[in-house]
Order: sequence, then structure tokens, then C-alpha cells
Amino acid sequence: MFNLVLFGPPGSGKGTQSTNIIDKYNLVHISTGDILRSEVNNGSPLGVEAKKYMDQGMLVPDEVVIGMISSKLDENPDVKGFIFDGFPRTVAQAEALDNLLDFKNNPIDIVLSLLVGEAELKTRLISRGESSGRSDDNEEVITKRIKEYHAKTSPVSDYYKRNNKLSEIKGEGTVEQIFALLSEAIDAHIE
Ligand code: B4P
Repeated sequence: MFNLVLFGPPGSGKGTQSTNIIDKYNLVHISTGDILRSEVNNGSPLGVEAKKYMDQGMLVPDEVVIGMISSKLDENPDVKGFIFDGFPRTVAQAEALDNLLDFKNNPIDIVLSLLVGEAELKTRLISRGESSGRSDDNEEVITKRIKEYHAKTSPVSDYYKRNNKLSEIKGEGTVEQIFALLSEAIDAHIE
């Protein structure tokens, strides 16, 4: 089994690059952002609760997200591996994920961290907001999401650095160039 975390600030290209990685390496994609948006669209109790946080650029509470991940792992018992996209976003989530995977004897193999400057992040997210209509892609909410990232999510990269799992990847350039760098890091790890 091969388990990969794709890490980075909002708009760093996690969702974009995950699509390429799952195709090439045949991994199951778990995106907490996608799962939460689908719950919001379905109007489920979880979605109604999550929307309050997402619309303000805040992280959804850990216990909600950890419960979602635990169910997804149980739904996919015999797979080649997972790509975790947008999860973990807090150190508590990272510890919970380690516990869930240790229990299954399939730890995280590699964490790929996309490095993108703040001006580029804002440009990308504002442009995505114009085409997608996502309620969290306007300037005010984007600023809050980036602040939330620095306060709560960026310590996750230190957590994985301490565990010797972190590889930093330049996340600016064309989608193809960045995918080539990600593939190189994955291939080096698999070989
Ligand atoms: P996510 O859905 O995870 O979204 P994201 O961080 O905004 O985007 P991503 O990094 O995937 O960027 P993308 O590829 O789309 O989170 C949304 C919200 O859900 C969070 O704010 C939070 O409230 C909640 N949430 C999710 N997970 C959570 C968790 N674990 N705990 C608590 N709350 C959680 O790229 C962005 C744009 O850039 C796209 O338009 C793309 O086309 C463009 N782009 C990508 N690569 C590019 C490149 N190389 N050059 C130019 N443009 C590029």
C-alpha cells in the first residue's frame, strides 16, 4: 500500500494535481474539501454545520473531518493506496490520521508540500471564484483562509518534517511542470 498526503495552502493546486496523481498511480482520492462541498450541496446536517465555517474561511472542526476520513478508509479496504488532499489541516488531524493508519498497519509514506507565494495564491483563488461561483473564493474570505492556514495548518508541515516524511515541491509554474516534479518525488520514493 502507498499512502500520500498532498499538502499546501489554499489554492496551491492540491485538487488540480491530485487528479493527475490518481490517474498515474492508481490511488484512491480523499479530498475533505470535495466531501464537505458535496455534504453542503446535499443539505445534510453535516453540510449545514460545515457551511457556517467554510463560508467564513474557517476550518471545519477536527472531530467532524476526522470522522469523515475514518468512514472513507473503512469504505475502501482493498486498495493500492490513498492520496489525502486537503487533509490533515491541523496537527490534531495529522495525529488522528497516524492513529487510524497505524491501526491498519499502513502508515503515511510521503508528504508532498506545494510551495506557492501568497500573491499567486490570491490571484488563482480570485480567478477560480469568478468561474466556479464557490462561496469561499472572494477576496475577504480568501484572506481569512490564508490567515487560518498560517495559524493552524502550516504547523502540520513541521510535524511531518520531524517524522522525515516531508518533501517540498515548487508549486509555481505550469500544471505539467509541477506534476513532473511531484512524479519525480513519488518515483524516487517508490523505487
Ligand atoms: P479545499 O477544497 O481543500 O480547497 P483549496 O485549499 O482552496 O484548494 P486547492 O489547493 O485544492 O487548490 P486547487 O487545485 O483547486 O478546501 C476548502 C475549504 O474546506 C477550507 O477552506 C475549509 O473550510 C474546508 N476544509 C477542507 N478540508 C478541511 C480539513 N481537513 N479540516 C477542516 N476544514 C477543511 O487550485 C486553485 C486554483 O488554482 C484553481 O482554479 C486551479 O485551476 C488553479 N491552479 C492550480 N494549479 C495552477 C498552476 N500551476 N498555475 C496556475 N493556476 C493553477
